Amino acid sequence: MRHSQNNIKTLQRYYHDMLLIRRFEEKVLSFFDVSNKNKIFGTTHVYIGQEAVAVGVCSKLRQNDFITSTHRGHGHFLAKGGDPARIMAELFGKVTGYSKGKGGTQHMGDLSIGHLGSNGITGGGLPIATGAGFSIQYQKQDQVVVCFFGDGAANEGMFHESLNMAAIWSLPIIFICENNLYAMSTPIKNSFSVPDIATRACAYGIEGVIVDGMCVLDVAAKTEAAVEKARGGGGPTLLECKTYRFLGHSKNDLCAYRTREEESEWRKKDPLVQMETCLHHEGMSLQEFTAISNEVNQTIEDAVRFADDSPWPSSQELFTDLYC
Ligand SMILES: Cc1ncc(C[n+]2csc(CCOP(=O)(O)OP(=O)(O)O)c2C)c(N)n1
Ligand SMILES: [Mg+2]
Repeated sequence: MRHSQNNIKTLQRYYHDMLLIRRFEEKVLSFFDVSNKNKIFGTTHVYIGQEAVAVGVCSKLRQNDFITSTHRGHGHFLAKGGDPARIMAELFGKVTGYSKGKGGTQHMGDLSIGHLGSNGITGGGLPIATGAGFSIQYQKQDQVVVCFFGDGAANEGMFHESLNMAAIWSLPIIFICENNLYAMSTPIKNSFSVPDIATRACAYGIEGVIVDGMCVLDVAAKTEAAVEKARGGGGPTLLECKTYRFLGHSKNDLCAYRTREEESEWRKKDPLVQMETCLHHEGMSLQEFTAISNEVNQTIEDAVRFADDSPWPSSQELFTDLYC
């Protein structure tokens, strides 16, 4: 069955947003290369392969709804409406970046679009999201909070404390566990006694839902239901999105702990390829594909130029905005 014209626009938006994340991060990776002038230093954790989760989830949020993010956060930020130029500038260490160039890849946010911050502490977003959920309820607002975290974070104490508190107080939170099968090099089969993380929800008396994290439509549909429930006072939901990071944990990881066969099996489920196939089936023309691709490339080119042209922080800024 064909989607209506209105729905095709939605599908094209999903495709655009996922392609933006993919190409943005490919560009970011290229800047670690000496031949590309080493514009970015240190390391980074890219989201490539998991784009359908951030895009599907954030498509169901309002601008003033909150998210908390992780060390793998560029995709969450872009999907929530973050400015690619200011994210790139932050990665370059420039003063126009979201944290004035002092936070880097794992430490940025933007309250004006409800982004409460990415976080280098595994599971660190869980209690922050719980606190935000409580503040919404206390102030009788109708926002919701989305808390992104990984399978590894689901084995932190903060996961259990946060889900319990959110459940007993019926807080408006959607817990999005991005189960990409690994926490650094540790496979889930070595760290979970249950096959599905979603089943842990029943320990707190809340609903746990398994989601195909490689399919943006499944992510969007299941998020929409959870958001509606939370906004209507029905309390939290745990969504477990089964997904896969196509690249290593961080930039220099050679993935010796997994097989190339496993990787190619998951590559067959590439969320972007799935959406391309869907849009072809809907009759989208080659020109329309090219237009989206060009628009994305232009956005990234503009972001890089902005970051390149921006100044470094001044030495007077060395000790401002520091909390340690
Ligand atoms: C409290 C804490 N423990 C350990 C680490 C080191 N660490 C960084 S990322 C990571 C794995 C996180 O795995 P997961 O939650 O599955 O997220 P993914 O990297 O797969 O997206 C670990 C252990 C950390 N940053 N913080
Ligand atoms: Mg993981």
